[in-house]
Amino acid sequence: TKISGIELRRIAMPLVAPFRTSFGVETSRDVLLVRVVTPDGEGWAECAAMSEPRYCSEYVDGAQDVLRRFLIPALPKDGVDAAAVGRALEPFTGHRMAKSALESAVLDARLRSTGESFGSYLGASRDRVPCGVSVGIMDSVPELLDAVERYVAEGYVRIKLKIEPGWDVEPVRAVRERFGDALLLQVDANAAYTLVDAQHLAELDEFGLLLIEQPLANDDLVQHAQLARLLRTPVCLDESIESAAHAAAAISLGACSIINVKPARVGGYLEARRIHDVARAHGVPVWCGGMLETGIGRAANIALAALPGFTLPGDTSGSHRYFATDITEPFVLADGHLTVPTGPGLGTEPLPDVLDAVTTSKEWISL
Ligand code: OSB
Ligand code: MG
Repeated sequence: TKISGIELRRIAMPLVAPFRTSFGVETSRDVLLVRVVTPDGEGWAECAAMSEPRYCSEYVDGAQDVLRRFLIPALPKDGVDAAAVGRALEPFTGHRMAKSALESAVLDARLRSTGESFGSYLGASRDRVPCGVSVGIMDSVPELLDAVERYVAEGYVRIKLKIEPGWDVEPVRAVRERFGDALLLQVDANAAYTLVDAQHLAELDEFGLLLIEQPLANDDLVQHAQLARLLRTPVCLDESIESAAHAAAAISLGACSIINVKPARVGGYLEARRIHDVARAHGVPVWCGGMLETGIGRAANIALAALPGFTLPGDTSGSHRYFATDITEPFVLADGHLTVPTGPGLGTEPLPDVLDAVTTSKEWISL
């Protein structure tokens, strides 16, 4: 596929409700979309970088800058496939979310031209995936219970509670008491604790959680291994795993027994699949995380979540959990599941009128 040019488009997507984590509050997503244009058609992707470098070091203005300045100019001139994109970007360190968006847009363009879906290309083994939902930190326990009640009523098969010091044992106990032991329940600390909190975190052991996600700092693999030996709750890593090599290291250290795979965090869907393969070979379950994506990022994540090693429900919620109006046809939960798209490429694309209404800027880069 020869690329004629690439559009970098920014859109403003208000969230239906503020989303609070241990690292900050999100009320609106400022999303960078990448559109690759070729003589045979186009390909779309979404960059997961957030407005501020809190979840990780990337942020959306920085991602646009590195794409424009370094990554897009480094693409092979003669024509590219997705694997070639990864190789061409290899000399640049970090910036995985920016790289992931570029690789995904090229992959979408390529798959659309050959008529194959993301799911088929990646090796999906199911036609629908069970969905969980990530529930933010709230001002009070009653407010949390109301939110969880609504999600359970909508059919979500697993609830993830965001936690931080001062909002952990009490909300988890309240949700367990109200919804019972059968509810699949897990927590995500987004790196808010240190090893000194081990005894406190062990108080969560009695609630039969599926896992505790990223309790300690991003670069604390060894300390996660120490913590894992002190807890009965399985430790899952998110922020710490930026590549298949990190995944292999974390597994062999005993730093985690479950991995949250976010393609954006690890540089793309090809690296995400390699993590799936490494984890599966070690009997380590993986599940698909999320970054409050629009329908563009969501379509690809659902395809990935259909791979055989994704044995736990993901943070792949329906479009309306995030946005009143998505830029694609919305993904709607049916019986707690989302259907894996089967059309060429992502199997969905932005609705032109909606897209134009939310667009805040456009930049065209010729190749
Ligand atoms: O840690 O998994 C996380 C959202 C933004 C940044 C980090 C995280 C999250 C979520 C929500 O938990 C996942 C989603 O529903 O997209
Ligand atoms: Mg997380």
